[in-house]
Amino acid sequence: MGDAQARRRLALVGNPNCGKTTLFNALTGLRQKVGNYPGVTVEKKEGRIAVGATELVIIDLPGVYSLSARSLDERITRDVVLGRQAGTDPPEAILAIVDASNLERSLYLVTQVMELGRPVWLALNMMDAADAKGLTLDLDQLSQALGVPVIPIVASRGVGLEALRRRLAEPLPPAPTRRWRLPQVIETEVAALAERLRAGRWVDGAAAEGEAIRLLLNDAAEDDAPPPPDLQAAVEAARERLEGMGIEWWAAEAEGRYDWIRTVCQSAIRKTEQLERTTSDRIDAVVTHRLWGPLLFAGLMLFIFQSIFAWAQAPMDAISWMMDQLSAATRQALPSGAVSDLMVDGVLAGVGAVIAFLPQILILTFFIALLEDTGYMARAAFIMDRLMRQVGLSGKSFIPLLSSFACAIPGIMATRAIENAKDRLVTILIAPLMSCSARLPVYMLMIGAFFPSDQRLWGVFSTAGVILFGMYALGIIAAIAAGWLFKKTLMRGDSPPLIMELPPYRAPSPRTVALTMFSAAGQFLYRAGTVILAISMVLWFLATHPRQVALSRDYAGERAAVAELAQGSPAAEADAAARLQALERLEKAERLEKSFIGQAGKLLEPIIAPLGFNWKIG
Ligand SMILES: Nc1nc2c(ncn2[C@@H]2O[C@H](COP(=O)(O)OP(=O)(O)OP(=O)(O)O)[C@@H](O)[C@H]2O)c(=O)[nH]1
Ligand SMILES: [Mg+2]
Repeated sequence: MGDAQARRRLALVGNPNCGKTTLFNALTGLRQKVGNYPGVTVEKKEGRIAVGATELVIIDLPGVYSLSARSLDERITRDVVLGRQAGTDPPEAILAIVDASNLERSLYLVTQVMELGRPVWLALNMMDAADAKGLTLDLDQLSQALGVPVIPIVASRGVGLEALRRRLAEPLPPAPTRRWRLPQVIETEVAALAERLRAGRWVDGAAAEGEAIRLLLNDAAEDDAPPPPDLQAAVEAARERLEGMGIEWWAAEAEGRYDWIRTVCQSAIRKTEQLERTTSDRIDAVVTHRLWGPLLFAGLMLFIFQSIFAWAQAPMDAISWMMDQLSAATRQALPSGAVSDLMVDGVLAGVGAVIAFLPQILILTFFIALLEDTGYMARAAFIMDRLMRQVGLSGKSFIPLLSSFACAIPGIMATRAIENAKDRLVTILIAPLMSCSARLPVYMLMIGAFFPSDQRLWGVFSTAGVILFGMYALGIIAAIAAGWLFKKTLMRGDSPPLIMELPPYRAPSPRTVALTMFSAAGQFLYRAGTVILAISMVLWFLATHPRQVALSRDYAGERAAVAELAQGSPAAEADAAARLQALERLEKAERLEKSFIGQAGKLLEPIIAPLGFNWKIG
């Protein structure tokens, strides 16, 4: 990108779950996480595209309902948009995005964004959902009423993106002006405060009015930095004057905005038919039912862990077959000796052990992605809210916990959507107790060692699947118990009630599901590929060295003798083959026993013997 290019920074701002990240990914070709529940994006992310001679820098942000932010992720959005974030240039313009099927509610934030003194475009996303709802939108009318360009899109299917891209590179539209009014006495106070802000150079000219409204009519979040004392004093004085006149200043902003929004919507939306109960509502009557909800949830989890066993076997066998072929080929290609042993028994065996677990991880993350992208995740939070509340946490803590099944790191990131600082910390502390997918192989090995794979429980469930479910359930229970302990001791305090939008159910997008699966698999391979490979090579070395050890028997000699004896008679040959194998096993066992690792195991034996283990486990 040359210097001659114009660069333009745009922030993507919209309500949670309105499709910001879907649009961001579609525009920039990046692969940020998308999911059908509020609070998926918790961090800002920049992407670039070139449109003609203009380079657009687009910033994806966490969703917010308004610019008066409460939780950490919301604060990121507010600070970026208001240009308060250190080290980040404020965006020159805002690409506001709304769910067109929920226009009235979505416009609240848009009206706030329109007061930032910066150009605004409005992308009307989910036009397909608006159609399905029977809404007809008059786009010209909407654009005129709002005073900003309006572009209809369906981000998930790429509809309208070309037009959007073009519009974004055109000369900037003028910054919109505020079109709704507060009661006159409040307007007077706002104007005075705005003047003060401009004079003190707190904010630049056009944004002062919006900032004055925020300062005057919003209670600051508790753990936000308060404004400078003299400003704070001016705000308090103004509020007192209003209260003296019997004005409820705290309700004025919402009333003023919504009154205006309602008239805008009335002029621009035509409803062709009134739909009573939507399909989502009907599904939710069962899914969030007091009794059926939790049962369904437990059943779903059980099914998922059953499937991991049922479906992973075939691909795992295929992988191990391929690894065998590869090992054999390697042995052929390399002269026998230490290098060949290292390659086959160390490297290839290690790699094989790692990728053998890929099918299971892909299956697990496939289901988690389905839960996330259909919209079930928000219901799971709702269902678990009752249980979580018993231990003093809110259902919101459950989404990060369930996401931690795939990997604890994004799970911990997801806690940013929790408003309450104590709850957030507790959730972060307990998230690692949830079993992340990289722990799956360990469970599988243990289950494989202790339970026969074909055993069934009550005829239907495979025992192994039930045990695995139990392991994960144990993780949840341990996490919740630890959470309870924290909330009882170090981090007392009530959790705010769970207020969370239940998004409509949506057909999961194959792209999103694939993305979730492959990024988890990638994480696993990366970690396993480095750590496990290194460990398995070290283990191989320790298990096979020292090479020159005094063995109790002359295995090579005995084998030769057996082979010689068996010459000629087929019956004797079969017998000899068995004895040869037995000899080899014995030799391997003795070499292992005398290797470094065997020695170490022997050293540990006295310690672990009381547990019923012998030196081999150590
Ligand atoms: N029907 C329909 N669904 C869409 C459209 N755009 C996005 N979605 C779906 O809406 C859901 C939310 O998408 P995201 O892109 O994660 O929403 P977001 O605004 O980034 O959400 P947060 O990061 O939580 O604020 C996903 O299930 C998308 O597949 C659209 O135009 N039509
Ligand atoms: Mg997002």
